[in-house]
Amino acid sequence: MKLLKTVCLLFIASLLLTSCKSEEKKELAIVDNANIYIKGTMDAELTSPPFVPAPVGNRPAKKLLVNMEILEKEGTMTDGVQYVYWTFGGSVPGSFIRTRVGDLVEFTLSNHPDNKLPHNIDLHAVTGPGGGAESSFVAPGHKKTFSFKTLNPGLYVYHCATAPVGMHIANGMYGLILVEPEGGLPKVDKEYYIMQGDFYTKGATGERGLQPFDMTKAVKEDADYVVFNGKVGALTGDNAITANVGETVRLYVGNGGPNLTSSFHVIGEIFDNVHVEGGDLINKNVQTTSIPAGGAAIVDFKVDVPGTFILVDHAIFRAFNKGALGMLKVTGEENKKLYSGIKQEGIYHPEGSTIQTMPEEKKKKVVAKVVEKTLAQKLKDGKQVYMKTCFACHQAEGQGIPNAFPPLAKSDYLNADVKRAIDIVLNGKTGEIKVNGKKYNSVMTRQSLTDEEVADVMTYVYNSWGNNKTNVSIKTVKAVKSSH
Ligand code: HEC
Ligand SMILES: [Cu+2]
Repeated sequence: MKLLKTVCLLFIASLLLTSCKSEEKKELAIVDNANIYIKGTMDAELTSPPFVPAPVGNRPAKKLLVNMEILEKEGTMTDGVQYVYWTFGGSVPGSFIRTRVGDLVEFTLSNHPDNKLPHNIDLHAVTGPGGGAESSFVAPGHKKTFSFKTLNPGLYVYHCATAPVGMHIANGMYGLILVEPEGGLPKVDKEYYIMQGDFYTKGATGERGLQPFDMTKAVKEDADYVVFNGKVGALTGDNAITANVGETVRLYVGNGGPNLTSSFHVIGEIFDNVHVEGGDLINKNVQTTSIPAGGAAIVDFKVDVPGTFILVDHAIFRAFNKGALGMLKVTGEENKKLYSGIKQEGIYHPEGSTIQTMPEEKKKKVVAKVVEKTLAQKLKDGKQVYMKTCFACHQAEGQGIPNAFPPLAKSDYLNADVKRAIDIVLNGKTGEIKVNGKKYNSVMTRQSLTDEEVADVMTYVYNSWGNNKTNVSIKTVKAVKSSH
């Protein structure tokens, strides 16, 4: 009897031990994602918002080919307001990429020949320098390929990281890449792709016409539009996302910024689960989740009653005055036990009429006195302007970047004509030019500088890097300005 007991105990102990051991092994295997075996090659399915590609399910890790095309194109910000968007795949946010952990992603970035500017991509899902930015810098009419292994599951932002970075992001160059865990995320009934972004235009919010990007407002973080999916009304009315009563809905929510943090909230719903910051941590029963610029979150919830549920940035003036408002329309049977109120649809009119602006007093024009500074002072101030404004493209020593930004150092084009150079800084420049024998056909945006700053920076440029030492006066700048 005693013997039997001992044998029995020993047997149980050994069972426990072996099961412990195999558990340990399994965990080790999962942790080392760098060694996940690749089986076969497939083309990635890419989707434009608000849609996402099919779930990975339990497919093995593969070599995943992603082909993304950069397109610069005019679009509608809101009724009557046009904007030139720079896009990954033709949409804002860019195409949704869906991978699984252990995939070897072979990424080809093509810059359409009609585009004006060089671009690149920094994917936050990449472990490697610049998130791929250094390996993907591509001039119009070219393409580049690099590859990376997805080591960490989660929802990640990607964005352009070409100088001036803020401007490329502000023009819509961001999107999401999902890295699903082994076996995929739990199944849900509906999945959607939403990304917030803030936009800065020369004209005031709602001012009609083709609106150029405004660098000064962007630096001040004074957004004219804060929107989901690139425009006012991308997710309202006929564009609303939909679900049926009883279904589970998962939203992949990103924030491209460039500046503002989103206080993401769905009016009349509670998130059952939030993958905080797009990672593994799951928070339950959440009303509003904070999504930083350059960050993301996965939220899911079950829809129990019919109605129109409003998606907002709960920094609420953004929702009702700047466009950060979307709709989820849920159809199906009422459930008076859960909610018995008077249902009303279409209370919010996000197109146009919710852009509420206060009457504005006309600003008085102040006529400033013109004071010329000493050359030394101009060089000092001019260098500051240069390092703040021009440096990102023309580089620290004025050497430029081949095929992208022309040199200012020993530039024959610059030295040949002072007024033409001033005009470029005042009004920007597009179209083909030849600098030191090399052709450039790109865009220099209009720089919003005061006449004094233009005089300073041009004097600095002309007195640096072997140029012809012209001293540019405020008077000359004013003369060039008024000749228009
Ligand atoms: C966003 C990038 C960018 C910024 C910022 C920028 N430039 Fe340019 N610049 C360009 C590009 C691109 C061209 C060529 C335009 C073309 O192809 O028509 C250019 C052309 C020029 C030229 C004429 C060509 C040459 O090399 O002589 C001058 C002069 C110039 N820029 C000066 C400036 C100064 C001064 C500043 C700062 C106040 C500045 N740029 C800021 C991109 C930029
Ligand atoms: Cu770009």
